[in-house]
This record gives sequence, C-alpha cells and structure tokens, in this order.
Amino acid sequence: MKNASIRMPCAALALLALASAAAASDASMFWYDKPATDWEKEALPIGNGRMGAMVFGGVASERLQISEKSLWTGGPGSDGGYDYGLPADSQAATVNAVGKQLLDGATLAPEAVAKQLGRKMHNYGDYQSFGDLLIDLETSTEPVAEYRRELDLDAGLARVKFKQGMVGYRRSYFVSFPDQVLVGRWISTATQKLRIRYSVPDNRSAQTRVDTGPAAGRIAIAGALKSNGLKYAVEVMVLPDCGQLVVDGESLRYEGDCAVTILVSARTNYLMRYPDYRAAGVDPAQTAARDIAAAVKRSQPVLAQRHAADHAALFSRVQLDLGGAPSKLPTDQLRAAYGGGDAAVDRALEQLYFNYGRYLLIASSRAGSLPANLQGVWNDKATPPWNADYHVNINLQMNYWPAESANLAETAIPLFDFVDSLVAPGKLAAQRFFNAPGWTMFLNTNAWGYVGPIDWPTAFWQPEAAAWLAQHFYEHYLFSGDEAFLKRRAWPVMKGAAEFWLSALMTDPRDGKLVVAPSYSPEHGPFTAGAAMSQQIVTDLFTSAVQAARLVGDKAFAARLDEALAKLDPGLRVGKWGQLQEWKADLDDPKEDHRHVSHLFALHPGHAIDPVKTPGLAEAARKTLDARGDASTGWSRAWKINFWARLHDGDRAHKLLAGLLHDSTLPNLWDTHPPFQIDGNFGATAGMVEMLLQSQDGEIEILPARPAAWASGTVSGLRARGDVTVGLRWDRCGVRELTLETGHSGDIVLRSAMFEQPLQSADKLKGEGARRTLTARAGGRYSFTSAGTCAEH
Ligand code: FUC
Repeated sequence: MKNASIRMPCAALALLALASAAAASDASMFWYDKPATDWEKEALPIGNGRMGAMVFGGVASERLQISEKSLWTGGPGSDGGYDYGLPADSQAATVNAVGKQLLDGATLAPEAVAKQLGRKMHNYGDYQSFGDLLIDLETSTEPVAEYRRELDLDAGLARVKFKQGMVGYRRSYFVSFPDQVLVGRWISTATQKLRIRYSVPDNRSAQTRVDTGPAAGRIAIAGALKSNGLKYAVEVMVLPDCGQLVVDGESLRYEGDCAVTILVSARTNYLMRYPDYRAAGVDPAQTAARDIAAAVKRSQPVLAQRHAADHAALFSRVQLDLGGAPSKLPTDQLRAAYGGGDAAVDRALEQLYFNYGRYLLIASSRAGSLPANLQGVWNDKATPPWNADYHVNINLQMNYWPAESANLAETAIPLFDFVDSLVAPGKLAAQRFFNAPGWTMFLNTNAWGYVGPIDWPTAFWQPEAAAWLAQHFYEHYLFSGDEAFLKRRAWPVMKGAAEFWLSALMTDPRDGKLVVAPSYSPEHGPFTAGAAMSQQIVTDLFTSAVQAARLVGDKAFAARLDEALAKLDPGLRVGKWGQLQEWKADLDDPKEDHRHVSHLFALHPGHAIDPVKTPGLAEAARKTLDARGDASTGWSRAWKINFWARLHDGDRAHKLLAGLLHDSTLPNLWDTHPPFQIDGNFGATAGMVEMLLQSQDGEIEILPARPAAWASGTVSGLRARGDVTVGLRWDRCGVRELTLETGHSGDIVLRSAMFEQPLQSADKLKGEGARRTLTARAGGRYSFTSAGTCAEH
C-alpha cells in the first residue's frame, strides 16, 4: 500500500509508536482495567531512585503523587534544635553499669533500661510527600471503553489508555535517571482540553509562578518546610507539540490537537553530610530549572530513548522463566487467583513478583541520593508509618539483599554513601554511650544522621546495627572482587565497626567469653548479656574483617581480631527442645511466634549455619522456624523464604513465598506489613534467588532449594560471590544446563547434583561427585550440559 500521501496528525502517528511499545512480555507487565483510587493499594510506582511518582490513571482527573527522597522534616534547622540522638554528656558509665548488672544475672525490665539509656526522639522528622501533579481532562459524555492502566517493568514505564466514543487517549510516564526529570506524554486522536496544576501540602511555604512562552508553559513553585527551613522547588514544564497554553490562576490550560509532553523536576537543598545536611549556596529552584532546561533541549523522544537504555541496562540483566503462562487476568485479579489451583497462574505471578522486586530497587535506589527507605522512595503522607525512615535492625538491610545476587550492584551505591555519612555521628555515639573508638548506631535512623537510641523499651537497644551495615560493604567486595572498593570504601567502615566492638565487648564471668552487654534480641528481648543475634553479628563482622584486614595488609589489626575471635561467644547454642537458642541461657518458648527470628542471623544473611557443614545447627534452626510458624508480617515471611532456602528446603521456602503473595501482598503487589513496607518485596526477591543459587562460604551452589512447584525453568544473569554470573536451565530431573561467566581468574568451587550425572564437558572440572572445582580465567564463559534425557535418569 502506498501510504506516503496519507496525512496523519502528529498525535496519531505517535499513538502508533506507543502501541508497538506496549507489546511487552507478560512476566514483566502489570495491568489493570480501572484507574487507581487508593494510593497504597492500587496506584503504580515509577521512580529514578531520587524522585518517585505514584500513577493513578484517572480518566477525567489524573493524579501523579510525587516524592523526592530528601524532603524530610526534622533535623538541623528545626525549631527547638536537633541532637542526632546524642546526649551532651557521656552515658558510658550507665551503659557499663547496666551491662555489668546483666552479667551478674540481674533481671531488668525493658522499661527500666529505657528509662536509663533511652532518649526521646527530638525533631527526628518524617519523610514528606512532594505534592501532586494534577491534570484534568475535559471528557465527553460517551462511556469509557477499553480502559487499561499498566506498568511495563521491561520499559520502566507506566501507561494509561482508554477510548471514549471514537476518541482514543494514551498517556505514558517515566522518571529518568540520566535526565533527572519525570516525563509524561499525553496523546489523543482528537482535541485535548487539559488543565494542569501542581498542589503542595500545607506544611511548607510556597511561592508559585505560572507563565507561558510561545511553545510551552511553566509552573514553578518554591519554598521551604516550615519545620526546618529545608528549601524545596518543583518545576513543571508543559510542552504541546502544537498550539498554545494559557495561564489560568495557578494552572495551565491547553486546548489543541497535539500530543503534550509534561516534565517535572523536584529538588531540595539537602546534602547527605553531617552535621548541616544542607548544600551550601544551592538554590533548588535553580537546580530544578536547570534540570528542565536540559530536558527541554533533549526533546521527548531523546529523553525516552535515554531512559529506555538506562533502565534496560539494569533490568534486562536477569531473566527468569518458571513456566508461568501468559495470563488474561489483570494483575489484581491474578494476585487474587493465586493459590487457586492453576499452576500457570501461580508461576506467572511469581515471575512478575520477582521482576517487580528488581524493578522497585532500580526505581527507588540509584546513585546520588538517599537509599531506599521503608517505602522505597514513595510516600504520600506528612506522618508516614515509622516516619518512612531507615530501621536498621532488619529493614534497611533487607532492602539491599537482592542488590548483589540479582545483579543490581549499582543500586547499593546509595546505601554505601548513606552508611559513610553515618560514620561521623556514629563515632560520637560510640564515645558518648560506650566511651569506645570506632562507630555505632542503634535501631533507626533518618535523613539527618540520627545515631542515638530512642525510648521505645522493647526495641530501642540495637548497637549491632553498624556492624551489620558494614557487612554489606564486604559482601559487595565478595561479589565483585573489586579490591579498590575493599580498600577505599569497605575497609574504613568495617574497621570502624570492628574497633567499636573490640572495645565495647565485655567478659562474661560465667565462662570468660566476650559478649555484648547490654544485649536485646531485636524487638523481643529480654535484656541479657550475649543474645544470639548480638554475638552472631559481631562474630560475622570480625570474621570478615580478619579476611579484609589481611587483604588490605593491616596485619596488626587482623591479629587483634583473631585474638578476640578466639574469646568471642559465637552465639550458637542448641537448647532443650532442640531449638537454636535466642539467648545465652536456654529461655526459648516453643509457643512463641514473634516475627523477628533474629537468632537465625547466622543462617541468613550470615553463613555460620549450613546444612552440609554444620548439620546439627541447621537442624536446630529448622526446629526454631517450625516453632515460630510461617504466618507473620510481610518482611518476616520474606526473611523466612531466605532461611528455608539456606536450609535447602525448597518446598518450605515456596510455601512462605506463597503465603506472602496470598496474605501480605496488595493489589499493586506491594508488600504489606501491614501497612505497606517495601522490605518484604526486596526480601522475597532475594529469597527467590537463594532458592536458585547460593554462594556463601566459598562454594557456588546451583539450584540448592528448588521447590516441586518449580518443575522446570530457566534463569540467567544471577550473580554469585567471586564475580561469577550464572545461568541455568532445569527440569524435574534437576539442572540440565549451567553457564558460568567469570570476571576473575582463579578456582571456583561448585556444588550441584548435576555433577553426579553424566555431563558434557566435564573435563573442565576437577574433583568428584557433587562438589567440583573449575579453574576459571577472567572473561571466561563455561557451559555444562547434562548428558542424556530426563527420562533416562
Ligand atoms: C521493625 C519491625 C517492625 C516494623 C518496623 C518498621 O521495627 O519489627 O515490624 O517492620 O521495623
């Protein structure tokens, strides 16, 4: 057909382009047949790490609720001052006295200890909403048809489309990391009549300027939070492909036949640096204007291309196929149908959920901003649950569990930057509470370097948090083999955390061992000396710090750590009902179902408990998990997926995943505690990787915890420690194909039942049975295929 002469309006051409982009795979496509009305349960998240938006997709009135990570109340500049959670005078004598009392066998109520050691949070602050982009569309009276709202994880795009009579409408939204702006595109096959506004919450000052030029209109709002003077600015630029915009009070109106591009930039003058947390001389209104000016220069198609390339470079690294069939169901119905007996539906949801975890990490954690908080980057409230802060007795750490193993190491950069920024106030915490060198912190922190304890009796005492965070740095080294990172970034943080504990540990008169005192099993208690988790975390830190010290050539420090390790209580005891003890004394109640199972830290994310190397402890961990039960809050279920995967019990891990999807997942597939808390999404994603691949303790285990429900499948792009990228294909007989890409030269130890069967190219492997060694070279690619068919096994 000769169609060169057919004239199409520019909007209709663009519509065709969008239609082809919509053909993404089912395993990465969310879709709904109606607009969202509920922020928490239905709206769809997009983000670039720093900025996030929740897309509602309303027909006549669209809402994009905007967030920016650094918009926090509280902290420096607050009325009445801010102390980072630190007392003016030393409390070390009191901490020491409480520790000694506990070592002498005293029983101390958490309330009594909180009275002595706790502190009221003072101007701690809350993560804030940045406001709402609101777009009204004048619609006809025709009924809405073919409505579809989708989140395309592959493309990193949210889309809305519908028809009214003969008129088609399409919108797409993304938040660009390379260009640091939100980009919206509105297309219609007929005239669009739009009214565009931006509304800011009233806990801040706001000067609004609305103006138009020949081809664009702008809404610029700037002001400061009333509580702490943090400056913020938002700039909205509206660019129709043709036609004019008019100013109507604080809104812009457009009436015309062309597609409209909408750009949004949100900025503050926050700087992640103790003690001021302000970027001196930075005017966020200027930064936002610069973002917009640069984006306007690039034009919408270029912005879209740059975003697509940036997103795909991260998201497309991993592919998982569990055999989920393409589903005709919208995502909320797919979730509701989960567990209803259709295996193809179940696998489809699991694949989607896995991909969503990776998507959410990319969208909520990119370099140059704060790490993902309890809600990632998304928040619509002035006082969100738990301040939408950084809890460090499990939650922040869990957010980053998939970062390395799911091949998204870049997303951990904000975590490393954040932890680095906590070291300076953390040193003061070490001095004032323990009279110790190094750095420490407690249960929770905010955007303002809060490092003191709070006064919540049953959770506030958690001085092991810094040691746990430091381990993320070492893990990055183990996965990447990046020695420069180890020397420059990991070692100072690890050494500081270790110096603290070398000084703060106390000697237990019962057995002469070094213990943490006071110690409190997270959110469960009671106050004792040497609770299992405290000991396991410190042991884990010292163990990796010895290795790191040797690698960086700090022999003297390695020797000090070795000496301490010989005296350190490792926190691993089997109690009277066969359980792993939560405390040094055998106090565990087999009827207790508390959500924190912290004393299994050594099983995961630690690695001191292993079903092959320490079967007795693994059995005790299993007893503990059985007693605690499977049902719990979102993140607790997610942790248990990881525990069972480490115990090589794929069916039980899968049962936990199923429970999480069934009972702790909202229609937009966000994890719910309740309320929404993103840690469960990330923890479960990491748990799914643990079921497919593990690499702790110097061995790469291939398909260590495959559930019967995952009868066959393929995965590629997963990461193992030692800088190895792994792909595999399995069926009911086990692994049939294994591919390893090795970034470093050296020996790699592999474990798989696959090696016990006849194998093609087995000559590359040394050893016998399930455990083999491969001598790899940097840049190598090795493939192993199981010989014979499944039926022959
Ligand atoms: C820890 C958990 C709670 C909640 C909070 C944000 O304190 O014990 O369940 O997840 O973090």
